[in-house]
Amino acid sequence: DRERPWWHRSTVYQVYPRSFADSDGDGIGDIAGITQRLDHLADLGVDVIWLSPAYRSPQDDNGYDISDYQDIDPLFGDLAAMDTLIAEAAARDIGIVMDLVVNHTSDEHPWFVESRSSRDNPKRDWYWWRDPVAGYDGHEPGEGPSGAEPTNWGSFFSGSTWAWDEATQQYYLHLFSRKQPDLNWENPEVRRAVHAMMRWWLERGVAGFRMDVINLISKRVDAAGALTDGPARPDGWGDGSPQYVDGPRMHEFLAEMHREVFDAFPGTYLTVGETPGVTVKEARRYTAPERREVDMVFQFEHVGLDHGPLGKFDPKPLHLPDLKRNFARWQKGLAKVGGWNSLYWNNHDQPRVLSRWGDDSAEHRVASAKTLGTVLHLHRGTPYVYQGEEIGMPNAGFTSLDSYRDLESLNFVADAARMGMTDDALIAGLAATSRDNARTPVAWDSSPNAGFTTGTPWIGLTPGWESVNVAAQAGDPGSVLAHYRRLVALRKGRAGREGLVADIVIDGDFELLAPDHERLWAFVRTLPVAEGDADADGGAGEVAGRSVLLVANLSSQPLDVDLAAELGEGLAGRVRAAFAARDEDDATVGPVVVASHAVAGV
Ligand code: ISL
Repeated sequence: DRERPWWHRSTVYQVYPRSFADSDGDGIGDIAGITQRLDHLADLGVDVIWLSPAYRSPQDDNGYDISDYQDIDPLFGDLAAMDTLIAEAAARDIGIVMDLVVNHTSDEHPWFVESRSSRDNPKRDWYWWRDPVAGYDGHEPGEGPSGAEPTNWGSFFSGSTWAWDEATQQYYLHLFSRKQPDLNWENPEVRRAVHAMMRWWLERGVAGFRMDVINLISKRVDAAGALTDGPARPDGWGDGSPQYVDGPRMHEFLAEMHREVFDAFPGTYLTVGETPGVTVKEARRYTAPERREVDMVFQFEHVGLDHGPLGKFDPKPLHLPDLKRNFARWQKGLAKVGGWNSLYWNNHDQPRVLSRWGDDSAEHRVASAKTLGTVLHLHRGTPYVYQGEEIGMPNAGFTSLDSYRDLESLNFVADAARMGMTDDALIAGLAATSRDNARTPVAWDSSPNAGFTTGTPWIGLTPGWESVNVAAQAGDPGSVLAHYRRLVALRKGRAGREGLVADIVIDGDFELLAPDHERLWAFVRTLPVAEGDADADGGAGEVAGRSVLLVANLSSQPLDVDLAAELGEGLAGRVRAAFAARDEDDATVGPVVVASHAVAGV
């Protein structure tokens, strides 16, 4: 397999444990539930599970607030259940990638409990403690800035990033909720403790780490050692991100982690840096292989393209050319240095793409899910499938406030009024973009509670589960599930035509076609050939026989395209030939898939 890292052939499947499968009837998914459902993932063909946090946690942010990194929360099981999951997954050639949440801990983690116990505790400096600017006046962050906070920064989850500690009369920093205090990575003891914990998990047999908001761990301090204010945000707080996104010591910290953790073990582990706000330029530095920082970034530019003036809860329609160009820019930008990207539409923080940018109506749901999947998987990078995506689950779209569970959504409710949002706009915003849209139980079958639990699920089910579920699609070659199987298989081919397709999909150069078209998404992936080796050139830099052409209609209406004008005569001829050769029964062209709306042919 040439010099290729194993994960270039992989598709990652994300499991959000609380909502995947419940084995004990308490209404909350658990580790044993995942083990019981592993054959579904093996059938899909994925070889990596990214497991969202299942560690011991007060569950303020559904486990992204960890109080013991080396234990499993009783809600989800115990370490023995985790060992069983690792072993059973390995038996199916599936590796488990852990979610590494080390920008912050829970405020109930013993490190923080010690740190807050007194100003001279040895762990005081493990977190960011600061004096008030003026005397603290009893002001709660929900009331807006008091002026006493060390900076004006607003948190990701509403309110100030600073919480007041009455006992020691200082503020501590929390970029996320007040139960998620930020660790101070400047302190080498913190870094050593994190490295030791990571090695402990590698010894247990995990396949790597997805590193939560890892590019926020290095904070920028001024010459006097102070954190500084940022420009105003619509909610009245300051935007501190220039002070903590891709901070000054980021690359040093990641290179050190690589040396201290991964170099200590034989084999190659998958490292994914979740990097909100990262630029292409920084992402090149994170992922250029010779720098040995992380294998790939997981970035957010494309999923921010429909955020409106008041942010994510105030969405605006997507302009397709913006999305296509955004993908193209990342494709070219990272390829230049051999860097690598994660390809995703969905995760536990995003609304479901089928409802967001696709068409979840009964008429178009299947075609739309297949089209979106095809477009994504034919880009260069490692594709991610978020649980339920493989069956075309839509948004939950709850229209009543008491259906929501996520703290980000609940905290926003108070902000909305202050920003002058009407109740109708608030409910519409939540229904369209709340993180809870993707956090409802996976629909396994049409039995009560979709086969997810025998108890009462912790959050409502996504409407339509009676027909949109795994059992209904098993064995149906026309299903979204069958289509996703083919997409995952695309990267696995080793010989002949299938091997060629895999090589093209993994390594091919990327060229966006018809960039301004508002409904058509078309691109060509071409394997670079040695000088003098090129035979036919079909235009747009593609070489016949060594390229994959994708042509997709991203709208819900039939699309009439002047192919020659949009793609050039050479490629237009290939599209016509592909349609002519299309077998309506199994809907394939050559080894590659034709969704009703998307064509991909060699
Ligand atoms: O969810 C978001 C916006 O709706 C993002 O800003 C998100 O907070 C950001 O991508 C970081 O996400 C990660 O860290 C958070 C956690 O709440 C998310 O679930 C996790 O994916 C804090 O640990």
